[in-house]
Amino acid sequence: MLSKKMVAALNEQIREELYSSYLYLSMSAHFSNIGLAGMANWMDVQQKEEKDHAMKFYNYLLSQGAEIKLLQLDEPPHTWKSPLEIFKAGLKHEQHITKCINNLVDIAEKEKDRATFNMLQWYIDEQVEEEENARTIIDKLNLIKADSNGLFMIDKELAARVYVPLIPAV
Ligand code: OFO
Repeated sequence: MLSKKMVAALNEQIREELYSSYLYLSMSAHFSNIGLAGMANWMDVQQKEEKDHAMKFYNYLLSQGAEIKLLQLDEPPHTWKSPLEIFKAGLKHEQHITKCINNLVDIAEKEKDRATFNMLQWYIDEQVEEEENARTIIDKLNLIKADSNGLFMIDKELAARVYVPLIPAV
């Protein structure tokens, strides 16, 4: 049985993951509006993955007989100055999520909650990938600077990202 503290922290993480989805959906809409359909696609795949991250926590809580409490979401930003600024904001957000996951691991360790500790390992690996993905795109955007041909090439590349639903592992 999960502790009250752990249940509250996992419910809070569902909110974090759903906010991530909200944020990336807002970024996707912005990219669509400025004519960068590939980047809009990349962000749309990202926002779908974030919902899966939330559902993985949700399913875990249900499997433990714990109460789900859906919390209020903040309004995400709607406009940004440039694609580079958007991906930098994405990386900053992922670094925040990594801290949240590490905090959950700390609680699980303190409470000797092996089941939650094991479940969280997936998220630890996922965060390494999430930060790396954002960093790779930032590096490319930094390389091309204001070159619009380069921007369209990156946009084309990001159009290829495909959403693969996460099979609930719980
Ligand atoms: Fe972006 O990894 Fe979940 O939040």
